[in-house]
Amino acid sequence: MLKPSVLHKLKTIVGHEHLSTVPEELVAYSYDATQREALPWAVARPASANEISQLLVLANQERFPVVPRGAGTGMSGGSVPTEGGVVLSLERMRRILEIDEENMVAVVEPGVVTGDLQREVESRGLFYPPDPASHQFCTMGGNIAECAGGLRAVKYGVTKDYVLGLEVVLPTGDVITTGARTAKSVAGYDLTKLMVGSEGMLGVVTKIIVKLLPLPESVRTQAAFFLSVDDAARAASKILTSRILPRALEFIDHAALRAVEHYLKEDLSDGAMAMLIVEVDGPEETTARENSKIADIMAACGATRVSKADSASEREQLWKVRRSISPALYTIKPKKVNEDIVVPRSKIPDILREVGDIAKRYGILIVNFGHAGDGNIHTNIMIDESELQKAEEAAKEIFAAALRMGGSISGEHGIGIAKAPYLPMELKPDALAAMRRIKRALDPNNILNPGKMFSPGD
Ligand code: 2HG
Ligand code: ZN
Repeated sequence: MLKPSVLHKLKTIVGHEHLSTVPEELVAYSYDATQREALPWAVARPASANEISQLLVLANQERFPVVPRGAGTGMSGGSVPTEGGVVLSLERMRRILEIDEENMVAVVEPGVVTGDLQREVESRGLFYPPDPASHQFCTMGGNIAECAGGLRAVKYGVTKDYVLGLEVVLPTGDVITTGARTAKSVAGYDLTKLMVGSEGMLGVVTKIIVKLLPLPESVRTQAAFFLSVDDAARAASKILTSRILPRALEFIDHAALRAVEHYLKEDLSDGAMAMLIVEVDGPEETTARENSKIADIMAACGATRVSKADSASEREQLWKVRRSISPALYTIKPKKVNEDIVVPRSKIPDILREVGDIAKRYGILIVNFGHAGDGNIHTNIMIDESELQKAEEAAKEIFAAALRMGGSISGEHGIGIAKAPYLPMELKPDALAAMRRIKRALDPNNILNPGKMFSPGD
């Protein structure tokens, strides 16, 4: 709990109206998209790096945890204040500070909603490729903290591939800048890369410089339906070895399809067992050729129907289906344990078969969908509260299978609290120890987002 004198100091730093201890507000900042929750002691909504710096200096003096938070759409519990303390919400820092069209760079504050930045730069003929499924709600700061991936990573990479530099308030309150706004810079250690994906544990990002690309001349999207998951998985692998690089290649299994049909009240698939959505971009003539070639590949792999989205609104509709899966799954069961394993792309059919076997063995429903183009599958274990233990055992087997195939336990959601117990399955003790040393060097009092990523005994 915070002493009244500390609360008073916090109010002086961020302004009376931006510091709350009202119970219903604390509840609103207590959870993220993992359905995990823990109440903070207070919520602070600072407006500048300077205020954040003062707040962190105070936290070090008084030893209370500080948990940075974007929009709370995270999927690993990263912004859940498991040890109490002050939630530091970046919601007031939501300005797009600059779009430098000549140098193709944007500078934003962390509270900017990713979709707003995408739209703004696109209106100027530019392109910010990272595209988390939650782009309408998630914020750039959260994307940096978790190194968000999303729908276009297969061709364009993930958040870390676009961040040129940052302004960061370190856990001790020092304000530093990292990187540069140029295409290249190797001046010193790459602290930008260290911060991206550090899950709000090494610093609070207060300014973000991202590189932009020219907006592709044309985009074509198509969907295909299959009678088996295996056919769809084979089609995905064939597309990826056909010397075409789609910008999105998404896989949706039958349970996810049924859930989203029910959620959107639409019949999309005539009872198909799997769906692929494939999108290409580039010059008109290239996308036309590639789109046809992909349609042929999918038909040859047994697609029962291939439908090309001819207009922007048809394209939007397809993506609406895809982006609705995550919330739609709650119509199946009250709880979803969602994972985001990655395997080498060629192993997609194998991992889907193996996850199917695990589901049978545990007598549990596992829904699969996601970024087949990246080998990044969202295995969602759908359960009632009473099945949590079983789900965790199944998850552990899924992680082991992904690792055996040369993959990783998390492609884009991060470790947070949800995957902390499993991190030692992937990282060797000396690598974990090196990470802990970095954390200690930057945050000697363990103020910033404590209790995440590492389990006590690691
Ligand atoms: C997506 O790709 C998100 O839709 C959410 O990463 C995944 O709910 C999930 O498992
Ligand atoms: Zn995803």
